[in-house]
This record gives sequence, structure tokens and C-alpha cells, in this order.
Amino acid sequence: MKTFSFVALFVLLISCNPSTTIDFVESDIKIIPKPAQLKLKKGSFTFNKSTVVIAENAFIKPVDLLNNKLKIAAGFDLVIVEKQDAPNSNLIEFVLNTDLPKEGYQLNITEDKITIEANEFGGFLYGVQSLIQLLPAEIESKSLQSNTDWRVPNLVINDVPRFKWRGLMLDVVRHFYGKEYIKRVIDGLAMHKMNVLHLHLVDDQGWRIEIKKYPKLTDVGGWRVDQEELPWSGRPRIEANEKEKYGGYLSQADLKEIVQYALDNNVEVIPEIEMPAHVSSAIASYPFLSCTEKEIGVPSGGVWPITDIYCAGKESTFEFLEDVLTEVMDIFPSQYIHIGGDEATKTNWKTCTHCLQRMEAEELGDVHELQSYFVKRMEKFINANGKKLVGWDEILEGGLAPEATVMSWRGVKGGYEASAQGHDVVMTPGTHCYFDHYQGPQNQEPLAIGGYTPLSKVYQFDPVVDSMTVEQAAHVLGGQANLWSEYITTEAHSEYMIFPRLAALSETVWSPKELRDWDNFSSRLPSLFKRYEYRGINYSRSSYLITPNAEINLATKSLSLELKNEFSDADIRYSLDSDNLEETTTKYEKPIELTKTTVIRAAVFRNDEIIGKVFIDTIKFHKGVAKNVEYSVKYS
Ligand code: TNX
Repeated sequence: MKTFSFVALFVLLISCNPSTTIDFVESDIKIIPKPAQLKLKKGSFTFNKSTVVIAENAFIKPVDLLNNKLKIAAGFDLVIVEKQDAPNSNLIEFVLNTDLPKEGYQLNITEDKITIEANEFGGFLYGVQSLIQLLPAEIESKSLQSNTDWRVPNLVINDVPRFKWRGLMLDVVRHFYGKEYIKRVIDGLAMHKMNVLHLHLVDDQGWRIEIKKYPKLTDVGGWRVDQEELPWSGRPRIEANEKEKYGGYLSQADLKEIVQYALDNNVEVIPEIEMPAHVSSAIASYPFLSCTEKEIGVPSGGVWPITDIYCAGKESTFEFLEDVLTEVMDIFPSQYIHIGGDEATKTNWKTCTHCLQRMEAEELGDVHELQSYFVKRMEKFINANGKKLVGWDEILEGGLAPEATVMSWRGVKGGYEASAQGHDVVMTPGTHCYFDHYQGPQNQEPLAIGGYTPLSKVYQFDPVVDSMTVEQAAHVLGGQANLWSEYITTEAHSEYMIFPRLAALSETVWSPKELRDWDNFSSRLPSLFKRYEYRGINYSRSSYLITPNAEINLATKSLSLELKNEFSDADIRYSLDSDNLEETTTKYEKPIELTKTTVIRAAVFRNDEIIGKVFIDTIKFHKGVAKNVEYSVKYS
């Protein structure tokens, strides 16, 4: 009896010891995307070697995800126990709660216990993802971090996504990336609670999916003449029989493996099989697919306008496509099949006897209606196989197929129109969602296709257009970023274009709109970047770059130089005509007035240290400064 009370007293003393509990503050919580509801409480829970897990009703993958990270970074191997054998404290319990919505979860952390409730796999996974982001960034480490306090704040999170389609499109055609890289991207998607990976598998410059019935699609169409040393749009068209070197494809086994890996991360892989345009690679393999049946080579670079398209008159085109889609649907269990549909120049259709016959037989007024016939026919086939068709917004032209979902890329107009017609839409406007665009000042970034979509701009994206009616808004399934790869030759570069813009996007499609707050988001970035570093993600630090903006004053012949950054509270410091840039240099507060040639150095500082790259430029006061300029050839 005496011993027992002594032990009880000891336990009591330990648990009252102030060093065993810590109160967190709101700014310690860095979860991205921000949870819908979060209530911080006093106190904390600390993981240790003896923490146990009850996971009777949960799915094992989310438990594994947490356990694997703790095993590597903390050296704890959490034991899974039966409920009746569990202690009263130092445990995590996964509880099935059928009242919760799909993908939603509740995370409740108290001194003694962490409870994660969800209705299905996705919810449990996201509960764990949030828990991981509450732990110190070292949880992402690939080696033991023995001096880390594995503590999380006491709180209650009630979380649910705002949209059900939270996607990223990877173009694996213009440049080809392998299976392992695609899996890494899926890890990144899951980390940010994104749930769609749209794979662009077919385009002019390559056919990247094995189709057993048509082996030439990958034997011929998967390869092109290597002109990688030339600019994308300056690569001469090549003949049918030139030697191919650049390329590759994903076998059906590879794709099945990717699909399964994605499912384990609550990500649906949606295949895109382009038609009727962006298919030179298919026509190079099987010339019967085009109107002219002319032999062509697989182009190595930009093709514009796109006139080598499938013939919409011949039955053989549709037989081919149905065969292809049959194999595609066997690989991808996704609800949606993407048929592309963009950028078809229909010149050949206007003179092709088969197309003209088709137009007459089907009473089609013009070639737009012929494209509409094409898409509607494919939709019938896709629907008959229990799936839904999605296509780029050009599928609106000539009349939408009855059940089609529209992916709006030429701004939000297509999505607006389609939703007004009662169709579901996914918003991917070029203005905010094109990750092939520059994310920092052009002269400080790797070559990109053009555009300017910095992190802060992605963060302003909203899939719902203000002027939409309630009914239209209800048709918005969500949003997606597109990473076209004309200018992205390596996997490392691809990663650089995705991260951290994916983090900004995730908050626009997951979190309630009222919680959108750029300054708050940016305060969570340093912790995210640390996690990316532990994961070995080649993320971009472009948001720390400085953008200069110069204005010349003709009267005083002086130049006013503004230095900007994406963050409102950025600590920019600069030096003039000096090799040094240290914490003691001038803090930028207002535009700098210059009257003579000057070398300027500037950078963003945090805690007296430079973060990101140093900006260096020489502002030259040559003889033309402040003089009128006349262009003899009009500038473009
Ligand atoms: C337009 S977006 C395309 C792609 C290009 C992209 C470059 C869309 C449906 N079509 O084929 O790669 O622009 O940004």
C-alpha cells in the first residue's frame, strides 16, 4: 500500500512538472493548407518510445506513414495495441466516425492522448498529415534527430476541404520523366492534401503510354530526333525516317504501379489521351489516322498551328480510339478520362472527303460542330464504360457533350460558360495556375515559356468566379495547376517549378476563403522550406528574389529605383558601389534616387542573414539616359 501511494505521488509530481508541458501560441502552427477550424489549447503532448497506437478501425497506411517517419527521425517504433490492452495515457487512437464528410477529419490532442477521427481512408491520411506538420520539421529528416523534442500542441482541429478536385497536371510528353519522379510528386501532393494527378500522356512530341494493340505508338511515337540543344520553337520539322533518340514511355505495369501508389496517398490519377489535335506522334506511328495519310516524323519541338490531326470522317479513327481507351480504362480506375480537345486547327477537315461526308450525314454546319460530334461520340463510349469525360475548354465550341466536365484554361470564361449550361468545371486559368510560367524576375530565373505567376499570384487564385450564381458555383469541382514541360528538361527543374507554388495552390482549394491571408501564409513558409529540405525537394526560393523597378525623371535626369519583394514585411537591405552586403548595410525604405552610374547590390534578410539570392545590377548612366527614343523598327 505504501509503495503504491509513493509511486502514485511520483507520477503526479512528474505530470505536474512544468518542464513536461509547454503552451504553444497560434504562430507556432504552420500547417499548409490551413485547417478549416482550429482551436489551440494550453499544454502539449510529447511522443516518446512508449507511445502506443490503437488503430482498430483505421486504415493501416496512415498509421504506417506516421510510424515510418517517427522510426527514422525519432527512433521510436510505435506499437499497435488492442483497445482493451491500451494504457490511459501516451497513446494515439484512430477512431472511425461515420458522421464526418469524405476527406474530413478531427484531430484532438490532449496531454495524454491524440485522437484522429475520420470516415474513410482520405480523412485518416489527412489527419496524420496535419499531425506530422505539427511536429518539428525534423520529423521529415532521413536520419536520427536525437536532440529534438517531439512535442505537439494541445488543440482541436475540425478540417474538411473546400473543393473535391485539388489537382496538378504533369506533362510527361514534351519532356519525359520516369516513374520514380512521378511517385515523388505524389508524395508532395499528399503532403499538401492535393488529390488529383492529371497525367498528360499524349502530345505531338511523344506518345508516352504503352498500348498493347498498337505497339508502334511507343516504338515509333515515343521517340523523336534529339534537338535538345536548340530552342523549343526553333527546332526544324524532321522527315518521317530520321533517326530518333530522345524519348521514352511508361509501360502499363509502370502506370499500374503509379496508380496504386497514388491511391495509397489518396490521389486519383487521371489520364489524358489527347484528341483530335496534339497527336502528331500517333499519326507518325499510324498515318491512316490523319485525313491526308501522309507519313510524318515525330516533331522534336514546337508545332504551330496544329494541322496534323485525327480524321473525323473515317470510322477507323474511332475504332482506334476506342481500342486505345479500352486499354487506358483498364489501367486507370479513375472516374474521369481526359480527352484533351484543345488547339485543333481544322484546315484538313474542310477538304477531306471523309470529313465532308460525315458532316453531311450528321447534318453538321461547320468544322466546330464536327469536333463537337467527335467529342460527343467519345463521350458516349466513355460513359458506356461507366466513366466521365473531361476536356479542355475548346470542347465548348460547336456544342458541349451532354455529360462533359470542362477544364477551363483560357482564363475562367470557359468554366463560367459551361457551369451556366449546368456542366461541372475544373478551373485551371493560365493567369494563376500555369506553373510553366516564370515565378520570379525573368533575368534571375531559368528559361521559361513566358508569363509571370509568382507565389503570391497563385495564392490569389479562386476557382469560383465572383459573378457566378450559387448554382454555377456548385458546379465548380475545384482547381488545378498545369505544368507544361516544353522548357522543363529535367526532373529537378520540374520540382523547382512545382514547389512551393503547389503549397499556395493547396490553400486556395482546401481552406475556407475567409482564412486566406498572404502575410499569415508567408509566415508559415520557412518551416515548410525546412521540411522540403529534409525531403530533398528542389524547391524554388524565387519568392525571396528582389524585383527592381526603375523610373526616370526627365527633368532632373535622375533615376528612381524601387526594390520590391513578394512579402510585405521583407527586410531588404542594399549597398551602392560596394562589394559588401551585410547586416549593417542600408535598410531599404523608399525608392533610391540615382544620378550617376552605380552598382547596386540588394537582398532580403531574415535575422540578419541573407536569404535567397543577392541581386546585383549596374545602373548605367550612358548618353541616352533621359533622351527621347525613336524606334525605326516598331518594337514588339
Ligand atoms: C497551351 S493549356 C496548351 C499546351 C501548351 C501550353 C503552354 C492547353 C490545353 N494547351 O499544349 O503546352 O499552352 O503553356
